Amino acid sequence: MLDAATAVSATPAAIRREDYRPPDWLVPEIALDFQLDAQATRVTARLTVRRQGAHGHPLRLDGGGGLLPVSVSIDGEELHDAWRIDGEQLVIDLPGDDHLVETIVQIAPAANSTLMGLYASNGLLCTQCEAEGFRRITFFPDRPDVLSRYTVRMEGDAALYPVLLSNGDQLDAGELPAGRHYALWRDPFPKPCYLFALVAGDLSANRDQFVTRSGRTIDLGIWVREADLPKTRHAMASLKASMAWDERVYGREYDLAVFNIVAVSDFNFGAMENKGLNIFNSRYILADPDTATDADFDAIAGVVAHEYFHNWSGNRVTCRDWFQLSLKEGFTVLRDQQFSADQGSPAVKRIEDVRALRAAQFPEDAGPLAHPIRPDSYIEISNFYTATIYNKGAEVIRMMKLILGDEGFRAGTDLYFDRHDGQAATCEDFIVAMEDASGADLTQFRLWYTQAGTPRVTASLTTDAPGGRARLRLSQSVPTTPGQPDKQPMPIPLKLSLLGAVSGAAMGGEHLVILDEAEKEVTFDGLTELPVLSINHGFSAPICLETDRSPADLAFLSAHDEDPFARYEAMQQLMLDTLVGAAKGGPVDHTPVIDAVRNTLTDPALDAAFVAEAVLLPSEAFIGDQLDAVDPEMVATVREALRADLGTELIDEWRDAYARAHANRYEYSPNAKGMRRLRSVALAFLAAAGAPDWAELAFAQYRASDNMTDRQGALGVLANNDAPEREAALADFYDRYAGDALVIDKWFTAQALSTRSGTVEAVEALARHPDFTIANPNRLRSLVGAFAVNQRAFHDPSGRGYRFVADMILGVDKLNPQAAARLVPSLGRWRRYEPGRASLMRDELERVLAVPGLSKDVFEQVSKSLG
Ligand code: 0A1
Ligand code: ZN
Repeated sequence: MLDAATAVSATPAAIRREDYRPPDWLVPEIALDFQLDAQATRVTARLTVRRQGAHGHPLRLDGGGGLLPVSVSIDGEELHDAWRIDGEQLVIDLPGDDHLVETIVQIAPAANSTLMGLYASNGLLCTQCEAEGFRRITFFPDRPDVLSRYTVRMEGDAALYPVLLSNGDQLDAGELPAGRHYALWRDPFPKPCYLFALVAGDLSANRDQFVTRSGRTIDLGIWVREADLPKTRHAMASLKASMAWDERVYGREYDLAVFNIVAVSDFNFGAMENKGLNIFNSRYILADPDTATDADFDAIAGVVAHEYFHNWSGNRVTCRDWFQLSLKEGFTVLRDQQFSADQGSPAVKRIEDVRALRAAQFPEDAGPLAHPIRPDSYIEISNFYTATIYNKGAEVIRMMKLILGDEGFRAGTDLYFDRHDGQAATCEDFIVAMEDASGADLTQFRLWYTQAGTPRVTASLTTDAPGGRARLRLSQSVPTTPGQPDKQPMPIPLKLSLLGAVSGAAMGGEHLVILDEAEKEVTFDGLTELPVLSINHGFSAPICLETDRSPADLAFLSAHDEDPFARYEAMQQLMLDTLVGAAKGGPVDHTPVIDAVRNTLTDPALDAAFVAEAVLLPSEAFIGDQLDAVDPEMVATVREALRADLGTELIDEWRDAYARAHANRYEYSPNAKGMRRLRSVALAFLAAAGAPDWAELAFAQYRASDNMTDRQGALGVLANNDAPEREAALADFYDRYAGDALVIDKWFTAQALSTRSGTVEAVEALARHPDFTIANPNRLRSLVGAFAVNQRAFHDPSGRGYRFVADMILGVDKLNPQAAARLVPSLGRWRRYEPGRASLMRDELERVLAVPGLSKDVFEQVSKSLG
């Protein structure tokens, strides 16, 4: 239930970065005692508090979710009149500088549907404290710059909760009368309360060990339901690989004797880096070839690494306040991206990361919720766990690395970790460490932290004659974003080369040009051939690039560029120019794309994973992002026309690729993954061509496959089209995996993403399916989250899709405000659509905003989207 303390009564106040003040009171030690019970857990907290600086302010402890004290004692004496409740805070007047404050509260985990604080999931009790969940467990200064040493005692029913875990090391455990037992844990590292965690339940562990480079043996445990143990092998292998990688690449060693991971099925985000006790959404732990796709396996490795890496970038050095969130998240995303790149193909990983950035972050940066990677204000911090903070934050640090060079960057991270170990730091601290270690001046670079919006860069190359000189004219502009009408030029690092138009060789190698003014001209001499511009290698800057390169130049680059990313990008640009031109009603010529795809598809030097990425058309959403007033039906029509032509014109090549990419037996290797990807991409093109046997092929693949990647690939193709095999495959899939929640999520998603007509009605019906529930975030996302990004169905001209999502937002908000708020941005982009749809979308947002008792989370997202 949404309690009164969460719901908005008046317009909620914004919190501003410039208002930061250091804490009045510190809490060097905390001892917690939990009498665990799903209905009524009693929490006793003993806080050693110390006045910081000379002031007469009372101690203010945050509470939340209707928390009320059962008792308050100061220095061992229960007091009835020395404290008061002010809003959600417990305020205590303290005479001296050092005191022991003890509070007792009672909370109800089973009734906590917000999944913040202590809650029940599938018979487990577990916690989620980032960002402000700890205040729902006990009264405490819930801010990341208050660091404490934690001692945690848990007591509970030994049959219901045989396993009792918390942060750090277990000091003691034992039996108690009446079938109860206890455990005592102690974390020697001071930490902010958002990193506190506790888990109690009937769990089994996949145990292993890791020996650090200094020779310490760490006990590792991945805790799941006993039946799920066989699905933890990949996560364990990923954990050990991450531990070794962080030692090798960043010089970071693990610091406790124990590292535990717990998988839970009800979780709002992906996972959480609690010190020594990471808690994961089960979808980022559990995998075997029969139930998880290659993408799932990759995501597990990435998220396990991400949470592990937080032990240094987030835990040992934490954030001073939540405006600094990108300090830990942007940096840690970069680290997990580097790790994953090292595990497989760096080029394909980069393509995937850029695709994700364009799908999630670029639209955010161009819409009503745009914010800098270090925001200036927020109403609800949970709304700021965004693609901008995470993914653009990673891009910004990646650019620093490029500018400083690998050695300079590593010297910078070493200095940052050394200098700020045990502290709550700021983004500015990170930048200063980079400057101090490398000698670079990052003054102008700081604009990347303060200015929102994706910079637009234009590049135009002119040449005098072969053997002469080429002139590259660059310009930049940073678009207006909410609250930021005027922008300054940013330093934009562009890796580029000039390819000989005949030989395809890079003349003069690769250059790094930093575009740091509104306009800049660079000249290149001694060219032996006419040059073709290859620019933004490896996506060296997160920008939108406009060039005047012809379709012939782009086709040439897609066949010859030495930088694999630029090669992919040239093909994407060629496709995009063709599609955008068609969507704007211009003349349609598919030939250059068809020729370029044929070249790529038949180039024996390219590996399958790269080919599969390169031949994919830009998404409908990304095409729409290039247009002024999007008509999703028009976008779908022009895209389908190109897909059909590609399918038909290259039918033999697709059949060939489909046959070539066949493996006899499942194997998890980069090569096998690439083959599977290419196989399903080829199958989709065969369906687009209307090949008479497409459904037969898809159904055969579905039935014969020995792994989820091939099965889901076939199911997706079937789900998008009409054929008797469609219903047969969906029914078979459901029966085969009934009861396996993570796989049933895929069944919902395949239907919610379907491009076939009738999807709105199908999704409305699925929302009434007995397996659907809005209480589980994975299930909610699998149906409603997927539907809200389905450009055709969500944007059905009737407005039915919008109404469905708005109703969901209102329903979910009563249970889980964070999950509800995440559904808002798809409606919030209303200004990007043609007038008819825009007004239907806005009407739904207004309807939501008019409902009394909205959470702060939904209020902030909806009001900003309308503003
Ligand atoms: N720090 C986590 C993300 C996270 C944030 C909030 C959560 O609960 C509301 C949970 C996880 C990460 O970056 O992985
Ligand atoms: Zn993180």
